[in-house]
Amino acid sequence: MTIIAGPAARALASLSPSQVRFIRRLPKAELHAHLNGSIPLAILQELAQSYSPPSADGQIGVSNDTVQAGLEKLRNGVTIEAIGDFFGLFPAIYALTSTPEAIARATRGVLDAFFQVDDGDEEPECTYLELRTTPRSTETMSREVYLRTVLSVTSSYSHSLPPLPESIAHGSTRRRISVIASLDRRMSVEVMEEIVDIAIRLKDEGLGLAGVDLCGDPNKGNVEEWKHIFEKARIGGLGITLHIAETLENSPEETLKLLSYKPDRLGHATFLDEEARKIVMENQTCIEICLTSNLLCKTATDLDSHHIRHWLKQQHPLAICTDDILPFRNSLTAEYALLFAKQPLGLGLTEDEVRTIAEMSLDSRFLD
Ligand code: 6MZ
Repeated sequence: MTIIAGPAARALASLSPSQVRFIRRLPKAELHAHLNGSIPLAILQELAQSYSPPSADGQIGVSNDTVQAGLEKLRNGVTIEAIGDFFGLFPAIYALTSTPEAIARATRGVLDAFFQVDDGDEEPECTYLELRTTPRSTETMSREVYLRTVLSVTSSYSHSLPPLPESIAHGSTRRRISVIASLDRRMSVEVMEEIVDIAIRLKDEGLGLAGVDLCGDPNKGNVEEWKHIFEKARIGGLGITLHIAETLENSPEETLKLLSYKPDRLGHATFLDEEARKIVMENQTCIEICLTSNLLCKTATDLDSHHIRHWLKQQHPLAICTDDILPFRNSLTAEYALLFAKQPLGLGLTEDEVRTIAEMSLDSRFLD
């Protein structure tokens, strides 16, 4: 059961039952969801019951107290003063998902949140999901085992769902769930290279590995070092999405450098200047918009001044996404409610406008 609160919940509560039904029935793709940020709290609590901090070989584990304090924060609702605070939530979550069994359990929990049909709902949260995750190596698994574990769960879950209708599949695979391997800006170049090599190999095995992402604390890392890594990913047939210009501190030079990697999609793209906007527009690069995430991380002041307004005017390809449903307490339906609800609770878009955005999300997925 997903907890929904905050701006998206208020927008959802303002809609009539038939408007909510309209959103639920819309075929749509969730293209920007981080696995470890999307685990239902109940699943983390379940994993915490069997957690014991690794202590072998002098390795310093995350203590039980730290894990409990992290869960307590997530239970009570997280207040984020600045985006940097947000990344402090993950050590406790990572401690609980550091074995193949735990990451498999967590993945199933995330997929249930997106695909299980609750009482009273006719349709799942989304029609198609690209779930992204950062492969970690731990005491009990390598990065390859991490990715294979996630892919084995997503693949069998996808097969258990009715396939995508041909009208949406556009002649491509009728798979409902794909995986994106995330490269964290805090990683070394060697580790990023290792992950891209693994990702290309797994893609070729046909398990539904569709692309790579650049994520992590936007104020860390050096964009001058990564171009060849994304070039290799592209040549290897992987889709590319990049978190870009997520904060005001990301310089225009950095943004232009990232655009030179020729991404297929962009995450957030909140602080693009005129030059960057022109490039994005010329290339018609889809922007993954995460409204609640931006509001709660305070990278957007309110919906009215949110950069989505600019892109809507240009009829630019967009995908509405949740980012991390665990700390942000949102859902894909509630994010769409932010489009649909009347101002000031939402953007006040019409049914046709919302439908067009949902279609854009499906058109922007990484195809096999
Ligand atoms: C940048 C984010 C993010 O990959 O371990 N992540 N990176 N901006 C965001 N917006 C607020 N939200 C999540 O999922 C968790 C990881 O995703 C990235 C962070 O690096 C976080 O550690 P996975 O499954």
